[in-house]
Amino acid sequence: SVNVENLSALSAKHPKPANTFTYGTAGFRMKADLLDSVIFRTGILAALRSKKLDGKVIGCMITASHNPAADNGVKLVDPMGEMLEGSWEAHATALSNAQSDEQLVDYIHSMVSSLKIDLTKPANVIIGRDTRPSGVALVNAFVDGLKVLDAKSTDYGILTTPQLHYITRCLNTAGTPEAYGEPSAEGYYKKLAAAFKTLVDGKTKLSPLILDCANGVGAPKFQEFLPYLGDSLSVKIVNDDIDNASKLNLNSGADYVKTGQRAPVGHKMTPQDRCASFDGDADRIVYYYQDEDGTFKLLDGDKIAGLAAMFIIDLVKAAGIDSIKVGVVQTAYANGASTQYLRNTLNVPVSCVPTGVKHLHHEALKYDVGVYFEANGHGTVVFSPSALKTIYSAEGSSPAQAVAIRSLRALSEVINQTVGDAFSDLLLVETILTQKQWTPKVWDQAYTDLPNRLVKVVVQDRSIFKTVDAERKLVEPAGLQDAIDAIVLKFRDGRSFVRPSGTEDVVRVYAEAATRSETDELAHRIGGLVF
Ligand code: NG1
Ligand code: ZN
Repeated sequence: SVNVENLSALSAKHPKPANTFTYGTAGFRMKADLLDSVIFRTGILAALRSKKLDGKVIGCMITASHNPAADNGVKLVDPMGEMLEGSWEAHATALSNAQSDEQLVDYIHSMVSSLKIDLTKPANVIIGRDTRPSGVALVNAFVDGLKVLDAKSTDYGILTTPQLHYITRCLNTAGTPEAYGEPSAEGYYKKLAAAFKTLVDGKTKLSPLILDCANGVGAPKFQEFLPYLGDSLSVKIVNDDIDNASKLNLNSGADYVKTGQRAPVGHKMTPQDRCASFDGDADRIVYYYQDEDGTFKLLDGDKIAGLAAMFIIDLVKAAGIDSIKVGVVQTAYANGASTQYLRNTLNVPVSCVPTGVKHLHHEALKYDVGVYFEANGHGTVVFSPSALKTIYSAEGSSPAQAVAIRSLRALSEVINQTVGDAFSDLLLVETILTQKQWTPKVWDQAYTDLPNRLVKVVVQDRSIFKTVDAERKLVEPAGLQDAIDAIVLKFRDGRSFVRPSGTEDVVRVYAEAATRSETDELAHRIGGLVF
């Protein structure tokens, strides 16, 4: 059983405030000064998780992604680099809310017995953090949690979120046929750069990409990555001031650009530019450019999914292995025009799942090659073991087929299959644009986004909103969905849905319609129903 004296001594350093905490889609996330006890206890949970899995390495990332500098958060990563198993989120929540050391010990013991955890097993945990100033103290709180159960830890210092996922998977697969790469940031750079160079070999280089790093961890890490890419890619990094913490995500970054459908500060855009923005922990990316008439044009996660699916379908055909079936996974927030394009132009199956990366990832695994993206720019491509086997054993019966097979192999290496990764997604997009010699404007011509609007509505109790059908329909409060349907019917190409946010205390209303003004009116009228 747990050494209670040891626990009490450590726990005394991390007293719990009166707040109630929830481990949600984004882990624990809030103002950094509330997190000390939560993160200490998450350390205990990580140790239990590793012991449960026979000492496999568990990852811990301290970040609050696109949120303001004063926030922070923690997320645990399972051995293959995926998000913490869903059923453990409730344990994380319960531990964080225990009111006393006694309750804490009781809950640990109840987990040990119900989950059959052998406390004598070793525990191994690795830690990464973004550039937030609060990160160092929170890592220390987490390590104190690990000490409660004598877990071994390695602190990797500052990393992007996807790098931490990558390293976790590398450590757990080392020496097996599924070996994923060298478990270090350097190993990550080497793997991605080698694959990218193969993919653009012999092609004319594109003009420099203007890369907004949101004054976050993506800036120093992409700078570190550049030498590995050599002259295969040219990038001009903007918004790279990580020394002024308050500038993190301020008027910049993927979330700012996507939500406001506007360019970030830090660069005066011209119609010649191809631009991209990372979010604060570099697991999201969106692209954009300016039309000749000065209009801002966004290429979001849906556009990236369409581009990637188109490219992979063509490649699989060119390789002569079109037994490999490609599918795309979206959420209800995907633009209706993108879904139409995927289904009707690319003829690719599209699934819709509830918001949250774990839902998308899980569904994507059902396809041979599953492309998944949230509209906000978080996403990746996953290759099933059988697809990888086909790709690696195919030889091709013509030089053209051999080239396509080589590209598919490199593509599976350039893509971070553990989680959405802004670096890796950037290389994926740059690969396709380079191979096709496309400007962002040509890419954008695949389809025209329907005008859309996302609004937040503050309500008294968002828990009364219950959804079904991948969050596209409300079943509670009774009657509300009928009222929504009646309004939507009156709008050309109208679509709207209402769901409670999983990360903020608001209800989100999404609307799209044929024109900007109809969209705004639809959003306004649906918002009025909810309020
Ligand atoms: P919520 O707050 O549940 O809508 C938001 C994003 C998700 C996802 C999570 C996790 C929208 C509409 N929602 O979820 O896509 O990224 O945060 O960070 O963008
Ligand atoms: Zn993020």
